[in-house]
Amino acid sequence: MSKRTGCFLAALAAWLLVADRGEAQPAARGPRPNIILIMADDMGFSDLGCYGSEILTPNLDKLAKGGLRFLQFYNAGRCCPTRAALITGLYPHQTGVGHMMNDYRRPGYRGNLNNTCATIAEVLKAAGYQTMMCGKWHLTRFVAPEGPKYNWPLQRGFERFYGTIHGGGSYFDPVTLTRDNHFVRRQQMGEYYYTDAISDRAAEYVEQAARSNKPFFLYVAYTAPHWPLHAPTGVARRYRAKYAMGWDALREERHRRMITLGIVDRRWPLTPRDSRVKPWEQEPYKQWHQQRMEVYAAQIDVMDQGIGRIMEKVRQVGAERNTLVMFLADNGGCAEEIGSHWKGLHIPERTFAGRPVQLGNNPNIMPGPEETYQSYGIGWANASNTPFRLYKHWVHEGGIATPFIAYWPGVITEGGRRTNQVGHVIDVMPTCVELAKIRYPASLGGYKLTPPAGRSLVPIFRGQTRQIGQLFWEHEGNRAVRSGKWKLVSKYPGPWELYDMETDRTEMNNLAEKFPVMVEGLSSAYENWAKQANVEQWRK
Ligand SMILES: [Ca+2]
Repeated sequence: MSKRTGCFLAALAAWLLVADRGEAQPAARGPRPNIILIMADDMGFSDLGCYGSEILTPNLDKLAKGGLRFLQFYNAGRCCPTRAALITGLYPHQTGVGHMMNDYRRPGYRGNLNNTCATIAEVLKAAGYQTMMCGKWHLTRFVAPEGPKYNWPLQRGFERFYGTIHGGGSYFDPVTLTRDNHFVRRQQMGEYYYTDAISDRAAEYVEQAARSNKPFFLYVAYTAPHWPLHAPTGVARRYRAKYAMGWDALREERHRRMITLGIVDRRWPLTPRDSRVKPWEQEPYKQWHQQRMEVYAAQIDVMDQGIGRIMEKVRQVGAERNTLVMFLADNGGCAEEIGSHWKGLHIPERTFAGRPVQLGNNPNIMPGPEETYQSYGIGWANASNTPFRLYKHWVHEGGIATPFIAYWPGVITEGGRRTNQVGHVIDVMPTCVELAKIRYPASLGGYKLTPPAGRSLVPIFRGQTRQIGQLFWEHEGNRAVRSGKWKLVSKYPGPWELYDMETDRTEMNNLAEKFPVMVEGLSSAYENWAKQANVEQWRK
């Protein structure tokens, strides 16, 4: 054996030894940034000011103005699958969370994170980061106060947690509200609003973390603007009569602004109004509909104000230059219409003070207060997702396209930039791993880990071009593949559709019949991915 080969083998052996110790090891020294990952819940592509909205989001707009906006960033189409993919860097089914919180007793569908994935918090904590989370977890089916808690945030790498283990629910009295490892109830009968509680706790965590010289990872998972339509009256009042023009005019207005801002290409036509929705002028309950959208806007407004407070704290502690902030939504606007027959853990029968809750979208009851439990419905969700079609649950652009803002003054120095490079929530883990200057661990707690499926976004932050392979989606039988400019997509149980995303991102001109070979190639790539990613044929 030559000396050179010997050195190489020794280095390889040393690397394997380190890589298999179950801990992410620093591969190089040097300053490492703090990372704040902020996610909204059920928010459409056009719902932020900096993406064409009339909703007041000055704080997020400021991050966009000083940072970078992605125009083609994707989530996984629904709460649990996106959260699983975001926090692990794997496709949802690879983590056991291919659907929601039900256990279908199939590896991809356990409703519970498995042992062959690691969370960003687990990986960064092992690398010397402080790790904190505020907000919605939604990654385990065990949501009772006594657990089991092995998949609660503190057992999955977070040192501090304030939020809800379960998904959506009342903003005035959240179900499964937890501090660290124990259920808490909102303490007193005074003012409480979940979005504000998340923001204030996140700002506190920043303040506490700044006392240490270790960098921090903070994950802020708002439930806003997911239903129910709950907002402080004062904020909703800011939007009074703002939606008197109705959903048709709102869609056109947003579309125009998105073209002016360079968010969408003027070649892509605005999709037609959802066929289930009446033209606005024929809608009999205009007052009620307006208030639905006013409250929805207020929910985003309050979240934006909270992000402003978190950023103010980051500035106060002098950490702004060396903190990467990323903002996104977990899925597109949600068209679910809440019926009075709905039942579920997240739906309270009474308010915190004991008054009955009126459940369901009823045009005779104005939404907003704690006594109501409504959603903004199809017409407004259609407007949220301007100019795309379909919604949360589906993997057409309306379901999976999200705003994504990256703000990092120390590195992203040319503010206000937009990028057309394609990104996906699975890219966030590799991004964090690169920034923490570590290698992704080969195993954790004695379990061999599935290697991350995404690629680091850092080159894009630095203004470089990044090569990526194909991206895949499956949710409730809805399937998609993105490969370069091509997207193959189907709405369960329908056939494949093929779109050229450069000329037709609103998915209006199906080219499947024109390019059968492309359909064949991409669908076989999908089948291969499905097989190795625990995806199974969807059955209701
Ligand atoms: Ca969601």
